[in-house]
Amino acid sequence: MDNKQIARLLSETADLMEIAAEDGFRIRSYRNAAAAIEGHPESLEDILRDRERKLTSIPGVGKGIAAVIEELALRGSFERRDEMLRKYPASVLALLKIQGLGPKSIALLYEHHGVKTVDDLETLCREQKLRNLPRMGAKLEEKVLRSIESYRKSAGRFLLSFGHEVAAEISEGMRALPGVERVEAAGSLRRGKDTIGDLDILVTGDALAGDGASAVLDYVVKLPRVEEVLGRGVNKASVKYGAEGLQVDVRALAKESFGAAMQYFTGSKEHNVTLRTNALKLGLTLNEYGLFTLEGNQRVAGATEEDVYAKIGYDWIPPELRENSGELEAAAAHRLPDLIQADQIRGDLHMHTTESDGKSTLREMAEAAAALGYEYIAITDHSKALAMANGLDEKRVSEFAKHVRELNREGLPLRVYSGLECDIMRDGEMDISADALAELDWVVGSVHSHMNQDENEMTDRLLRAVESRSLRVLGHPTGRMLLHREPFPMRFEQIAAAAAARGVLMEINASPERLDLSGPLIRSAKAKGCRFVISTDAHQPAHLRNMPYGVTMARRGWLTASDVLNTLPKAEFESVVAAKA
Ligand code: DGT
Ligand code: CA
Ligand code: CA
Ligand code: ZN
Repeated sequence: MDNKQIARLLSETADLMEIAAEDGFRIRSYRNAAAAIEGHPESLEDILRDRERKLTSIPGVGKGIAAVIEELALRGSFERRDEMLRKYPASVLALLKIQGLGPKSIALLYEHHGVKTVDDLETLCREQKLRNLPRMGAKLEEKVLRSIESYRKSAGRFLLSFGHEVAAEISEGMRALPGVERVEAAGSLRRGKDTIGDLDILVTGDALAGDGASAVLDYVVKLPRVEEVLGRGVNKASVKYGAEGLQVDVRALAKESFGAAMQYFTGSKEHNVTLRTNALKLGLTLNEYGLFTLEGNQRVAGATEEDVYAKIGYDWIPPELRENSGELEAAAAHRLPDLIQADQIRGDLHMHTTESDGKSTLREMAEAAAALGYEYIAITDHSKALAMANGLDEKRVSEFAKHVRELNREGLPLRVYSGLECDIMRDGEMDISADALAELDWVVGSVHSHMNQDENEMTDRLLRAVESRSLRVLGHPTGRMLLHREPFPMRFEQIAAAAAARGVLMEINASPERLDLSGPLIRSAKAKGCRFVISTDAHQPAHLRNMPYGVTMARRGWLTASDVLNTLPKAEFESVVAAKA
């Protein structure tokens, strides 16, 4: 069992305990342990096997949790989890993904109305029976039905980060096989879509033409985490991989076709359709094996993507842009933007520490950021409205600002800005007084409460916040949680225009569960004149490495380095901070 699986079982058990209304302290200890284990760099099973070492040496893992992990390693479950599963079927966990229903309502629905699954819940709503229950109503019924619809849409999709993990896990061993030269992910993963439906992997090498592919495909279908072989042909295998059941399609190809196959299987489908239509106009036909003349079937290109695009009259197009939304026209006119790259990022401007709900201290975060090569960071812990996260009040804000000034004087591995992720209250007011905010270097304003406001309320709320002049950045602007919570209803373009006018930056939150903003919204905000920062919202050092996911969104939004403020060198960034709004 790997760390991820252990973490998942712990947090599922915490979910069930929450439905069972168990003691909050114990629930939190499971959640904290899950987060610590997920971010732990070393395999817990390795530590277990080593008699010299103890699991309790991992921060966040006490004796109780250590015993749980030992039991998990032995028999794949643990007593507490079994006990919870005797109370509730595992299918109720899916109900937590439906917006509008908390753990208490789920317990009530299960115990008194036999609601075990999302289907049961839908039936209850359609029969208009939910509205008759205490503290529920017709409005909630509607909301739950809408939420079920978006749950179904996202069911069977996976986070981009998860796709990358599986791709890395599978590719590593394949690359070591004899005769294999290249193993590359294509499809939505390569385009950097925020969620993926399945994983498309292409492999090539001298030995793979003809039946040379069979050793590679044998390797794939026999991987230890393959749950089911869905299909197996001469040069293609499809499997369901891991407990999560992600479908992985692997295709083996001859080198002369590799570029054409990468182009074809990267998609998007709409991009490919337009490209192929335009090839036809030149008397060329394009498929996954190559680009050929219609007359005489002569191969014109195929080994590289560059060549395929060039022979149809286009510059090579970065995969993130291949959505048939203007990229082909730009490539034909040699006007593709010089997209931002991950190594151009010089600082991270949204992160949490033990001051609020982060796992590590300021110094630990600063050292981890310096190790990534950053020149500056902002520490942005939560404000007091998030009491659960031990958010800062005015007094602590002002002490914190002072403390950070001192630390910078004493010496830190990089420039640290004192910041805050300040709650935007339901009416658009900031949670912290303007005077206290003015002591800080860097204020991110975010919505964390009253997320069920309607479009008008949410738009007014965000406009008011943007116009308050108290914040530098609008944090995770749409509030979406991928596969879990839809963006807030709001008139985004209006808010983007106001942000541009006031010089408030739009955050691109790189946390893989958020990826907020998405590519299309970034593009529309840029069209309104916005500038951006890309930040990880890290709650522990390992999260700082999520930055490339945010950069991927920025690329999908057609951004160049000059659109993104945290590409600025230290001195220039310093003068931006000094020039207060
Ligand atoms: P996903 O898996 O839903 O996240 O999205 P994709 O884009 O990875 O879609 P997938 O896995 O069905 O197919 C991979 C690529 O293969 C797709 O982006 C374009 C190409 N492709 C698949 N089917 C067709 C097709 O019928 N026509 C064309 N032109 N291309 C296709
Ligand atoms: Ca795919
Ligand atoms: Ca596929
Ligand atoms: Zn936040």
